[in-house]
Amino acid sequence: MIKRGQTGVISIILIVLIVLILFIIVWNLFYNIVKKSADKTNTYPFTTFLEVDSIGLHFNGEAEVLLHTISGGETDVSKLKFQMHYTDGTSNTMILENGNKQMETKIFSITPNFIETSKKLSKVSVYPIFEDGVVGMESNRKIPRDGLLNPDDLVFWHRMEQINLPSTLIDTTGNFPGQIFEANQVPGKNNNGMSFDGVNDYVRLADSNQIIQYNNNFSIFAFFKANQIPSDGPIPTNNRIITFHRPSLPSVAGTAISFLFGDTDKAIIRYYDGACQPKYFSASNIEANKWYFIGLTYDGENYRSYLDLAKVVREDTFCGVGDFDAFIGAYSVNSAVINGIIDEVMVFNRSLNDNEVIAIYNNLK
Ligand SMILES: [Ca+2]
Ligand SMILES: [Ca+2]
Repeated sequence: MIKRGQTGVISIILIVLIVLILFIIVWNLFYNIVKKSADKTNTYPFTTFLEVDSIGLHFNGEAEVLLHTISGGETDVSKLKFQMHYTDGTSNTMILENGNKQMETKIFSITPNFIETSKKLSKVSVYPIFEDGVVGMESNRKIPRDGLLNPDDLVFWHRMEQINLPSTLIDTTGNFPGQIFEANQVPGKNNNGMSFDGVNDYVRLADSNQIIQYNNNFSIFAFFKANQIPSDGPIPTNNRIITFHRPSLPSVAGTAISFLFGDTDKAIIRYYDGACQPKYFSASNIEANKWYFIGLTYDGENYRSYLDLAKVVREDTFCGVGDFDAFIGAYSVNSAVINGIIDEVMVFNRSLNDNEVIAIYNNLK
């Protein structure tokens, strides 16, 4: 009669044997396939790994992927497969040739043609492809929340991320820091934003004509969220998101361009035309406590206004900007201040095209 202890030992031996046999079968199948291809191409699929060091998104939708190899062997990588993953769970792939086939450290630019610019990119995966088509192991990196690159035409970009105490708001371009009055850093549209309580809160910037360098070529963008939407008069002037002032006529500066909200449910872009008369773009669909993207481009002939991606085009002239300070969150000192949150305020010294505006919106939303 077999004792209980002996049964246990036999069971364990049997399990170990089964596992061992399965392992040998799987290993032989797998190893031979990989070994065959490795021998053929003189590469080392088991030891050739890529690492994605960083991913930067350009404002035109392009992605820059910095890669390096972390293997010690020969790395005869002839191509690279890039897989773009989006926040809606979909993905698409593209394959790039790898020039001299050596890897070390390289930057690959993925043009907007290969990125679905109507979607928000969440992650990029990269796979090495060896000489005979064997695809190596995946390496990936999530899109960092601050992974957007400063483009050349950017004049300022107030991301509301960095404050030099006690009160200097840092512009990521380094060009135009702001001076903060009472406003506070809070969670924003993209990381942090700046909260303005409607009483004496604003950010004072440089002269309007230092920031808007070309009166006939500029773009301005911001994200905003209203704490409440007041029922202003027919021409609302409060709740300024950003204001640039026109040339002194003859002594007092007034609005040249301003983004604001009011009049129950309107997001408004004011500008002064070539005769220095006020004009408005007005979109009647905003609600309190909801983020919106607002933007204006001008190329000397046409204005294009954006509220999220709803666009209005109008042919018109421009009065120009003068040397009075520009303001975020106000018209001027303690004047027409905003009750809400502002984030990602950008100025470019040229008129961006639709695709660029859409890419900015998607990269930051
Ligand atoms: Ca921000
Ligand atoms: Ca206050």
